[in-house]
Amino acid sequence: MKLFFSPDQMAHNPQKEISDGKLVDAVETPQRAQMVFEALKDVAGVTHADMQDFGRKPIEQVHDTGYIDFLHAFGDLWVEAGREGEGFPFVWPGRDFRTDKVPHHLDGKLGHYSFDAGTPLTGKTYGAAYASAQSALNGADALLRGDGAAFSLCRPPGHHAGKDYYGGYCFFNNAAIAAQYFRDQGAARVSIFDVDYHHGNGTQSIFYHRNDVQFLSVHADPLEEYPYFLGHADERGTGMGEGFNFNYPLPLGTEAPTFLHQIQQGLTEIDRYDPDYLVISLGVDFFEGDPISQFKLTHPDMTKVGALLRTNRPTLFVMEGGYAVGDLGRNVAAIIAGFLL
Ligand code: Q9C
Ligand code: ZN
Repeated sequence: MKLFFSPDQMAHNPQKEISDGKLVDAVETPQRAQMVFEALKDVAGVTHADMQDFGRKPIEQVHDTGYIDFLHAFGDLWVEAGREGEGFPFVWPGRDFRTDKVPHHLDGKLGHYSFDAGTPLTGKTYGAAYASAQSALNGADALLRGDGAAFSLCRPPGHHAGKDYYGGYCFFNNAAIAAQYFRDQGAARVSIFDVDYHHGNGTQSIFYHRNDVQFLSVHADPLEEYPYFLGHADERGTGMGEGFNFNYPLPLGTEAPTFLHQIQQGLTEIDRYDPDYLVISLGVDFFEGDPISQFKLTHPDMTKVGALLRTNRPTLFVMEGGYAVGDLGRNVAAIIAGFLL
């Protein structure tokens, strides 16, 4: 199994994030990727592979060009505005505000292109997010060339990012970019199974009106947990996409048996859909020791998660969340070891 990761992904190195009304130490750090990379290299059957640059085009197949340009220009705009440190939005369009005009002012742009104040944006973010998307594309390319599975160590993560907004530590939606790339290279159907603790709101939104990419997500109930405004079981897709979106919200405190059962349910739907490729948006923030999450899966449970995700379909793992830095490496390694068994 090839492992894709570029050191350029480390450049986004936020110091602080807004949480509980304070600036606190950022949890989505480059060290996360370092830990996962070191642990995965030691898993039998995993090899670090060289990366190609697929350019900006495949990112533009998912994201709005104005949004991409904004992330690219942000560092200069921030300095020109005489600001220091990391950028945070503080104003968003309320329910009946206009979103058809992009404000000229930086604070207006920040609100226009984001949905939370918990995601630090810096002059180094674009390069790292671009490299993270390239890791996803290299993984997709490996499967298109015949590999049965690949691991794209994407970081910064992607599943909260929509077509034209960032949030939840996510800027480019790596899983969506990979899925779209499969489609653009001739695949008829792709499934994305999101098994991060949080709902993959960005990925859901990108494909909500489409029947060529099926989206499924197991996550904490949005009535109780971030991202709060999407991820309910009655969100089934719209128009042509109706019946191609599946949410499995679970209560806080969920333990392995319930979690594994819902994954099994998702896999049954995937079988029914019969995709050419399966993308797993993998976050390990369902771990009991995660500092910002409230599911109760143990380290030994990780092997079971990996084993369950073993199907007869070409499978691309795309890294999402997981913030228990000390356990992150061994948890991801256990999932992949279980998958490769
Ligand atoms: N007080 C991913 O797992 N903020 N994103 C938490 C805690 C948002 C997580 C604030 C968590 C987003 C990719
Ligand atoms: Zn998460």
